[in-house]
Amino acid sequence: MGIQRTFSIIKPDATRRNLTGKINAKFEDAGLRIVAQKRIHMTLAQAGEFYAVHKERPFFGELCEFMASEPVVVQVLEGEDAIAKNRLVMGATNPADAAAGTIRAEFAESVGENSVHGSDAPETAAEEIAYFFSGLELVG
Ligand code: 3AN
Repeated sequence: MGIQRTFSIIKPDATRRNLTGKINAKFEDAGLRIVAQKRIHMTLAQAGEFYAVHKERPFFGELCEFMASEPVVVQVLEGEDAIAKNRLVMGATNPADAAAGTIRAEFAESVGENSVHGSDAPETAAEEIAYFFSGLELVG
């Protein structure tokens, strides 16, 4: 697969509980390198644009309000097969289904407030990274 970059968000439920360091340790222990990172507070409009793919889903409004409710940490993770590796480290969307040791099994509060976002494919990773970061901010 080779070295890839993926986009990650540490969500408001996790920043609120001071879990940024514990979550970053999970990424680093799995061999993912944090090559860009910043703490931001998204507006409702930015959250809506980021999650536009979900705009027909019943939980869209709730999801955007949650993502804009408190600060998040946006990041770029780099490593071998980083997109799939990050999804494994994150665990299933619903923490009740997430494998032991994954971020969502250990930290997520619910299917909506599930501590992390991670890109699901190379195209979305590239789009999501470009939405939040300029090339100058990516330091491999
Ligand atoms: P994932 O984040 O695992 O890729 P998606 O893409 O299906 O999951 O969903 C995007 C986000 O929407 C999830 N991370 C979660 O915050 C929220 N979400 C997904 N399903 C639900 C649901 N049934 N109820 C509330 N929020 C949901």
